[in-house]
Amino acid sequence: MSRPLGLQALVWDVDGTLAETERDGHRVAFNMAFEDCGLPWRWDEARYGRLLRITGGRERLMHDMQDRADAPRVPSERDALARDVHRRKNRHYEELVQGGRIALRPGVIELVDECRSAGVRLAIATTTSRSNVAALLGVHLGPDWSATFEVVVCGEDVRHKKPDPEAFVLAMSRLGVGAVGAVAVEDSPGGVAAARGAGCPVVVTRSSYFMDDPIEGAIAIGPGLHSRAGWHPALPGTGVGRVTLADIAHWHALQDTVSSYP
Ligand code: XBP
Ligand code: MG
Repeated sequence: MSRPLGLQALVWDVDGTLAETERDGHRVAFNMAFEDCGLPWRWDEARYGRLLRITGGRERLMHDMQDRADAPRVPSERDALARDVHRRKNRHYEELVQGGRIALRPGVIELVDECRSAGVRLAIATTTSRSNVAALLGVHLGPDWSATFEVVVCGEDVRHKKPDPEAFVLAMSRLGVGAVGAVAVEDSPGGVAAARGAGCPVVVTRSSYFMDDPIEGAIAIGPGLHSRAGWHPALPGTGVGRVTLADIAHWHALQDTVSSYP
């Protein structure tokens, strides 16, 4: 298959986009880390959903500690505790992923494979730690996963996490592709703001925690790559089957019609 005109690269978010990692992955792993540290704190699904507005696991924990009377008062102690919990959380997360608890979202692998055969380049722009990305993609794509994604920008690589555009700016510059030649695939309002801030058109695959959030400025929003039905704007044809590279290229070609969808 030849490369669709104008579309040179796909830049993927990880959490919520490549996989539903948050509820059964990061949240569960945080609770295990709280337990390891003898802390009585537990994040239920609803509380974690609210906390997801803070990007970055350690930053999320620091934010949550502001409301806890039993969190350390001294800033350096609070910071050290957050680092310790977060390190432990990432180890638990890795184990959960390696135990097969987190699947890739349907339609992801098929689109990645299509990009590879069509010469559309692949990158990652995420605020997650590198160890989490390596664990997830190692399990699902094998030890050579980094041969598939030629650029991988993670939380450690940026000074400012999403919604700041830095991760996308860095990914685009490492790819050597102008932002308008790429499409970002995202699931959250913060991720969309980050990609748009870098000038990159965005396709949104709704994830469970951001199902109903208003999202502005995407070139397309829909339920996931598994289905051609239910997208705004609607795809031409029957709506049967999964979202293909030709569908992404179709939205990319229409990118001047950027809109907001409820
Ligand atoms: C992902 C995040 C991350 C993950 C946890 O946001 O905010 O913090 O929740 O990973 P996005 P870490 O999908 O917008 O990149 O604990 O490694 O931060
Ligand atoms: Mg995300």
